[in-house]
Amino acid sequence: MPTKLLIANRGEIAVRVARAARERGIEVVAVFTEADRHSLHLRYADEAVALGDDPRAYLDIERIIQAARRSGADAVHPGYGFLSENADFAEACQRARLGFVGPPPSAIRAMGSKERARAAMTAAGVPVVPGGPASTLEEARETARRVGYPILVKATDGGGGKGMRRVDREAELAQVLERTASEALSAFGSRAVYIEKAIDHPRHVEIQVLGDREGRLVHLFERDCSIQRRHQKIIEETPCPPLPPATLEEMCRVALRAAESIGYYSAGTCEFLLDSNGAFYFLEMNTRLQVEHPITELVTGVDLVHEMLRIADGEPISIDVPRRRGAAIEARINAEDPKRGFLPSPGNIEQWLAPSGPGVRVDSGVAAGSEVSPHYDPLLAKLVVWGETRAAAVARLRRALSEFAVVGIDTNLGFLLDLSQDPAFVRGDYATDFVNLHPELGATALPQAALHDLGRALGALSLLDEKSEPRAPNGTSPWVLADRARLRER
Ligand code: MV4
Repeated sequence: MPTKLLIANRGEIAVRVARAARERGIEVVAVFTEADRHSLHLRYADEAVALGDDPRAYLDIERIIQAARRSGADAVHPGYGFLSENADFAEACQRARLGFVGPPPSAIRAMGSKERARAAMTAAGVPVVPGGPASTLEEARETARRVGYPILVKATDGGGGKGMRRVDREAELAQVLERTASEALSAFGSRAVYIEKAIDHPRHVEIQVLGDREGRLVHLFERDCSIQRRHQKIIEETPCPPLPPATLEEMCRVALRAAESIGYYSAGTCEFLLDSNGAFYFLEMNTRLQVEHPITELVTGVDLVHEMLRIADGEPISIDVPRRRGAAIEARINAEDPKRGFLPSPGNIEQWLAPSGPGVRVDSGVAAGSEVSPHYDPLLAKLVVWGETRAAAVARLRRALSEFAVVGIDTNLGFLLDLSQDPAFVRGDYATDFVNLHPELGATALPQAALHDLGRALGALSLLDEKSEPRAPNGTSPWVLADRARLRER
């Protein structure tokens, strides 16, 4: 039983993991860089260990292991990003006799290279996108002819959409091959590339799996993560609106087969592309807890971080037959300005009023007074809503977004509010090209000036309370009315 857990992460996911650990009576050790000295995740820990000045220290295996040793932690949760999918880190934890709250290093390694993963999945009978090797121009020509154009040249060690280029005809192949390989070298340290047939207008559908160390594996259904911008997910939902039950069943079976074939345990996710004919192809497996895990938690009632902690302890999964109820949607609240090309917007959060109420969960790494650092990813919080039906969840998303008020920095809240009212989104009719096809989203968003008014009004309201001066009739206040009017205008 781990009694003291070091969380090798920051922001909302460090807070999320700390909450689960504390609920289990496990002591929490946070780590922080100088830029994070006043960050919120430290407040949820029993103790905190400094990693030093370098903002990239969350990626430093030796420093993290040292911090664990110094604090007397007996296990490490890596969260997502940073060292979460680094097999060397998982091995270093084992060598230091620290429990790693995640999958075995061998499973991380098996999925670490795309070409290796494709080969392993093909051998396990998992459908992958038609494709093959491209180590020479000759070989690339052969592979491309076999699968048929258009094709994608992908970096073997790439990820997150980097190192991926489309080729429509053979005349372009040589040049694109060379470009992708040299970009791969500078970004990933290897020139290795391979070829896949390009799937048009795919949906991105992923299956959550959970395995214990006795070899039991269950799936926890799908998440549709098609709404992305530059390979950053913005909205995720479950169920996937147009997925037929038979396809879902097959996808879940395939995901379990994929996980089983590499001896997987802990929480993991198999990503698929779903084409417009309903065919699906394995893309990759994420061998970590994902940002969007809460939507799965809301429909299944399973707490994935509790399960990860149990499994790391050698305990069995606590679920028998996976069931789910209703629909859940997550919206990522980022510090960025949609009106200026989603430029990052670091700075001080002066006011922060998060929504709550029935069916609303906010996983946040900030509060009023937080400083948003330019050194880290811009995710401030995840708004996660549940409804008995998709329509109820969409209505709740809109309601909750309209309650959200952030003052001091720019956020994508206006963009998300627009998106939540877009007719195609409301119908569930979208694919991975949705954001590109809707450049108008966010353009009409609530002006920042209005949010500043709202912030001042919030301040004024608390002053009124202190002085017990009379409120506006029927308990409303001018700023609420003004804000409602603004929302109606849109
Ligand atoms: C593809 C694809 C179409 N065909 N592969 C982008 C990130 C990386 N994980 C895989 N990606 C894609 N691979 C084939 N053979 C289209 C994408 C893609 C995409 C995938 C999921 C979500 C959003 C996307 C946006 C653009 C392209």
